[in-house]
Amino acid sequence: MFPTPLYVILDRAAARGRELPALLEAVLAGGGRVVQLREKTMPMAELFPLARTLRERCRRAGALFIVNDRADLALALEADGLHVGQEDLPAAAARRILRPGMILGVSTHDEPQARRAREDGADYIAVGSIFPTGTKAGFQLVGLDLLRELRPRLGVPVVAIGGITEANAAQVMEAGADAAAVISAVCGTPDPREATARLLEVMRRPGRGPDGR
Ligand code: 3NM
Repeated sequence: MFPTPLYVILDRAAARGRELPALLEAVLAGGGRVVQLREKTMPMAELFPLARTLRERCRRAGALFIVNDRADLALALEADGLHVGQEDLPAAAARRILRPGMILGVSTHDEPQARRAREDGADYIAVGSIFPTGTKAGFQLVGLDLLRELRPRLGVPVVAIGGITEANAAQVMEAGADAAAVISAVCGTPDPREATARLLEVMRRPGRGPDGR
């Protein structure tokens, strides 16, 4: 499902004042091909044209473009997918309104939530927080063990999230993740292109295919 094992979340709050289109250029130049737009506060009148620019750029680059939380925006942009959390539009409701073929991802923090997300039609399940993170207030630490247990039991792609860096991304892949989602390890670094490239390098170790598996 994922063209690269690195899933980069573009989040203005973590971007050190950089504009998201410039950040996206850096991610694409570094080889990232899975992008999520996570913007919780911008008024829609401002967000829509920005998101459209990002969506079109991803399309030209052959990158997946996934919208966090806003099903209306995902539909209006013909995004590749929508990602919802436990406090967003319920996954089953999202599944019903998405167009056929659109990807639905759901954030989960334990096995019951993950099973429920799968039943509700999730195409992938995000599991976190794998490590402590400064990006999400009130994160729930689940560790690598949940990842190891869930992947074989669930049978749907699992995206690890929370505190993932160049130093631990290989461990996350070894624990069975299909992809690792990062915010600060790309958006919060001085050189997001280099950070993207290095993360991909550690995830695509010898013996793994181009998708990191
Ligand atoms: N969701 P960073 S952790 C957005 O546990 C998000 O579901 C999480 O940011 C979860 O890569 C998280 O900077 C923050 O740690 C991820």
